[in-house]
Amino acid sequence: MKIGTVFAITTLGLLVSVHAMAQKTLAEATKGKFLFGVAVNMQQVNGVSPIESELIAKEFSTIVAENCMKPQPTHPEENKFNWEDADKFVAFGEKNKQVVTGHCLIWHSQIGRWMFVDSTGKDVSPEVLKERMRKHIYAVVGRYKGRVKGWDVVNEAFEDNGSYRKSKFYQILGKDFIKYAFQYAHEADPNAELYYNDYNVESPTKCDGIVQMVKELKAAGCRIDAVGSQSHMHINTPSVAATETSFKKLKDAGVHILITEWDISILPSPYDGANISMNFKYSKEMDPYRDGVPDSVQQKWNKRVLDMFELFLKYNDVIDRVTVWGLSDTGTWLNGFPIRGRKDYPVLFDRNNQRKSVVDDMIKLTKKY
Ligand code: 9MR
Repeated sequence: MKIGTVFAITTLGLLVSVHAMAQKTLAEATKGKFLFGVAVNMQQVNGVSPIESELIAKEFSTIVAENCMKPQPTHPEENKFNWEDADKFVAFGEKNKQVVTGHCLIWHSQIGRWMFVDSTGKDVSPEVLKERMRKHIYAVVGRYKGRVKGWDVVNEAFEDNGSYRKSKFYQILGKDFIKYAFQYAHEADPNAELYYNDYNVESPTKCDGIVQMVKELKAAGCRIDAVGSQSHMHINTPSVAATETSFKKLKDAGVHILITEWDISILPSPYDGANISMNFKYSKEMDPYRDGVPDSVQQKWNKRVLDMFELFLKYNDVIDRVTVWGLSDTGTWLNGFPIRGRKDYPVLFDRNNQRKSVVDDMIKLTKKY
């Protein structure tokens, strides 16, 4: 064989393998380490943009509903359930052979006010609220028994300072509402995994509060498989060190970790958190990338994604799933939060549904772990 031929074959081999690597999906690259998922909306389930539905099916091994399984949509009135969207969502995941996660059973937000009041508008008694919670959880978990791998049983019960959020659930039942929710979910589907889910878990005081709650739940004999760290991040915060500390604390508490709602906002932020009632006034300075992201900022964002992803990989013995909160920059909730009408770039596919270049670098990183 001539040297030229050898060179051609080697180059071709190299090109083929580079191409194959570029084609690999994050779900494939993370297989055996953790599930890699995305939050989906109903347009995607309904195939309004077939490209998006196909990307979701191809690139991810697990899905979660961005909205349709929450208390308000599934249970808008005491004696009324709406299953249409949730049914379609679960069937969509099954069709794509994806692991389906349930989000979320008990949350102070996106829940009908009926849950907490009687016919005169007064707060119900603890017994009545417990019974309403039980019926809600039994209905939702029972309906998808055996089809949903695990549930975010309670969402966002803590303030960032580690105290309990003074939600209606807390006001009426005290912190025991969390224990009841886990008990009811376990009764409704004994095989389902059960999770506690929150944002800013990297805040040391909040993380300590969650760890204490996990210990109390375990002492009370409740099943709790994992804590979901939502991971709504910013280009500068939280630090990798603070994030790692939170992972260590959770690991020591004997629970697994899920990265449940990962995104990294590229925009300046007046607020670090995901409390959706926060809202700030629009200004051009707070929306600097309407015409595109400058290269230096894009590089900084890419590095941030890789630093965090590497941390997730480092803890893959306890991190069971990494889910990105939304497929593309077009549909991200961050275009409307905490300031309406901005243009953010926080997830892994761009506004043309193209995979961002950072994904190839993430795939390369998986080989190290
Ligand atoms: O992304 C969701 C957005 O479409 C909804 O309008 C919003 C309403 O509550 O909820 C968003 O998802 C939230 C998730 O359910 C819980 N953690 C914070 C998420 C972002 O607000």
